Amino acid sequence: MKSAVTVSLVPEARGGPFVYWDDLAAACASAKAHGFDAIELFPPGPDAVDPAHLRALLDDHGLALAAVGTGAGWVKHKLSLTAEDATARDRAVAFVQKVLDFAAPFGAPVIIGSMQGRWAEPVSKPTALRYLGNALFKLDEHAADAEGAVLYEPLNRYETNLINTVGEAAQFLTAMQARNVKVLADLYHMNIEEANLADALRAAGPLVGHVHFADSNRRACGFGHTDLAPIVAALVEIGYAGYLSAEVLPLPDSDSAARQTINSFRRCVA
Ligand code: LER
Ligand code: MN
Repeated sequence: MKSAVTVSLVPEARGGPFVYWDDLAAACASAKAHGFDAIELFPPGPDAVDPAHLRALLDDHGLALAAVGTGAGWVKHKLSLTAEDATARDRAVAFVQKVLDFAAPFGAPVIIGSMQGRWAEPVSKPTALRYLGNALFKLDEHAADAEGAVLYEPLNRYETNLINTVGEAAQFLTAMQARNVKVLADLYHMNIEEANLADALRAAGPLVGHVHFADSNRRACGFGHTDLAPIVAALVEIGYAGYLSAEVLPLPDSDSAARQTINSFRRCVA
């Protein structure tokens, strides 16, 4: 397993669960200093970061790009893959496809989190799930063409009413026979929704594509009450070799959250 830490460049997401904010170069320098393997990036859009600049920063610091978030599509542009209007859904898919084109050359998957939206009348839950499936199908195809990958993230009940657990997400992706879409297991959302986090990860097995490494209170692992040992044991058991990526609040400050994260990572991933 590899370590990663989040960097947000989205002013509208201020207050959100990201370790580093605004300054990509400073974030890379700090991530490197703490010994992380990678950064996970939340850009304002597909054209916000110059790929050559990012490549140079990553190379200079010996970092990889773990994943790229698409939440700006929602927080900046109110784009949703399950919008009532077909044209709006198409715009949302196109936005994610462009982020995927940005991320793929770095070997980084794109994350579908808040862009999945939520169902509300007049769109019924089954209809919204059909829209979500259609969107993920298109993104799966696009990922095949662009040699990229997609992560679908079930969110807790306060953030979506579509799919809340890792098991439901795995079932959904299996039913649509997705080839390039895997589940993002966010330990914070899981702490709210799962009966047992380790069991949920074991059941999803090879469909687990990425992990958001967060404690029960969405602070750095070790600053809450989640018991990491059985979770990491389950990940080892399923042969998970991806990232534990800290999508956590920068509390008490970015540097402390990064230090606590890497210490927890080293302690539990022997
Ligand atoms: C949102 O709560 C979240 O966990 C993000 O990873 C989704 O974009
Ligand atoms: Mn997350």
